[in-house]
Amino acid sequence: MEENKRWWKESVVYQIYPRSFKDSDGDGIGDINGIIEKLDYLKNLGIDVIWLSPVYQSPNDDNGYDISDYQAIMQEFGTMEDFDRMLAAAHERGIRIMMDLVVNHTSDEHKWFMESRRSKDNPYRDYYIWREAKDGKEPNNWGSCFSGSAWKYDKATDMYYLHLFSEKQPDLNWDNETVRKEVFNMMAWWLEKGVDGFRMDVISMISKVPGLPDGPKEKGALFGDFSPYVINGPHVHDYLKEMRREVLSKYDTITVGETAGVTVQEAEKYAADDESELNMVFQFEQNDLDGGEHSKWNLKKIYLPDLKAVFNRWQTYLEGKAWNSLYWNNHDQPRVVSRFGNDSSEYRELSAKMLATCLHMMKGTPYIYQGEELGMTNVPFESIDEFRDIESINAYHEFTENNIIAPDDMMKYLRYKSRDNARTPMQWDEGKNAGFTTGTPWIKVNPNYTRINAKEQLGREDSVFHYYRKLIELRKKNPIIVYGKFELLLPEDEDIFMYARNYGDEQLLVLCNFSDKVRKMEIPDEFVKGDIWISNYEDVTADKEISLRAYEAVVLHI
Ligand code: TEU
Repeated sequence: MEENKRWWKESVVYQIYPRSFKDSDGDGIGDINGIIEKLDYLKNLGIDVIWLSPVYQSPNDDNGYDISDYQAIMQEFGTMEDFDRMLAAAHERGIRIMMDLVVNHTSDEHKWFMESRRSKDNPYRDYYIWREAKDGKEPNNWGSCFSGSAWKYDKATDMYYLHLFSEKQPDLNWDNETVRKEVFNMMAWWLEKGVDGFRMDVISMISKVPGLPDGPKEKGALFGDFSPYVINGPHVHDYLKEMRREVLSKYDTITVGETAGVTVQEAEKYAADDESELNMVFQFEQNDLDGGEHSKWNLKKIYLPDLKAVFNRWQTYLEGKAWNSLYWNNHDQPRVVSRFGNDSSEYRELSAKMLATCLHMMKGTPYIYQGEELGMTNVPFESIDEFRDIESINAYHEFTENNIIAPDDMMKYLRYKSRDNARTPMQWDEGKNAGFTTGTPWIKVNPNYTRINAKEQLGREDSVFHYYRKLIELRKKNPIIVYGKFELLLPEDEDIFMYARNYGDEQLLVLCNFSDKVRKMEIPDEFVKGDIWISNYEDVTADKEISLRAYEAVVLHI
């Protein structure tokens, strides 16, 4: 059966992390008027949708992922009038806006929580997850994602509340129907305003297993793992179906769930082609490949056959049943060119383009994270004081103070994996602070901005920026890129990622060299003398015997 054709399947999404995108008023923090200034830049790149990381009122314990008012704009970012102007200006350019929906938790400064913590019989009490102490201690052994216990003692009522993230991010109780109604009403309010959809923060964690049992604890670990009792919990699909019925079905939206711990089988439910829940999900398997004993804190390099196996599983399992999202980067991940590519001056641009080719020729909706289109790199952080991210700072203290990881090693791990690598200011030009702000930036600017910046790349036809622009243009013109079937070739090869796409009587062959070695290889006969749609090298010929140079990428069409 032919799958449904939808605009959100044919779109390319660009993620803006507003705090670091463009500051218009010199306070060192990016803002909404800064985004308006750069809409033409995004139009030029060719993207269709902006995913806007949270712009709501927030005490910023977790940079806006701790929301104290869902219907107000964060002061540093501007006003609701600014927001409305931005929405209109984006729509005028044919760009849609997808909001970040953070409803697994609120801020502890949200009025619901301030009421909830007052007394056991407060009308808002049951909006959150409160438990009595167990044997004089926390109600269970769960650790929080940001270090420490997932429970915080609250003196006023002598009970604990659950926070899977920071203690300023109490988890909402989704089993309470009133909470669900509040969330759905708030979503409808934004949709009525004209926003075009939602990226749903940790939506796979909203339904917890009743009884909240202790989680498995690894040897030497300080806390138990909540995952088995939180991820893809018992009612998550019921709640999302209810959300679809009550709100989403009434609007034409794009929705993507951030679903840590999702498997392909679960994704088939979250992102089914019948559109009963969400349009697509972000899977984490590709990013978990270089995890280890101390979660993500290490210097491991991925093994290419493992990465290919992950993509192959997602591309083939969901075929015709559910829709994929495609991403390398976001505000939680280090820069892909420094992680899966090579950020040396010799290979940075080549490998950034190769990674872009590899992802953008697959089936699914591609997401570009701000600066990825310039090949922005990880940051040479020198001391722990330069970090701003709560996850990084807490992990540093937890691991070093408990003598689990030596401080020097932990600094190396942070430099490689910290979320702050993605959060330094967007590099607009070679001027002061990379053209991001006239004031003092809230987080340091990557010193390589004098070489790596948008102005330089816009003016150079062979830049990473223009390469991304061409990839987007190809996708727009050719349905095979959107709808063609994926087939992995050479699954065991340790350097080459090679796959085909099939659509009607058309075919594509995508060849990507993930190494700095020259690799001689043969291509399938039918592709010999095929059209070269794009490559990151000049002088490419589609011969039977092909030598793929360092980080070379080629797309052939027949
Ligand atoms: O991230 C959820 C999530 O799974 C992260 O904890 C992720 O595993 C981690 O950042 C990788 O190291 C979402 C948001 O994207 C993140 O920015 C928020 O901090 C978090 O939820 C809480 O809202």
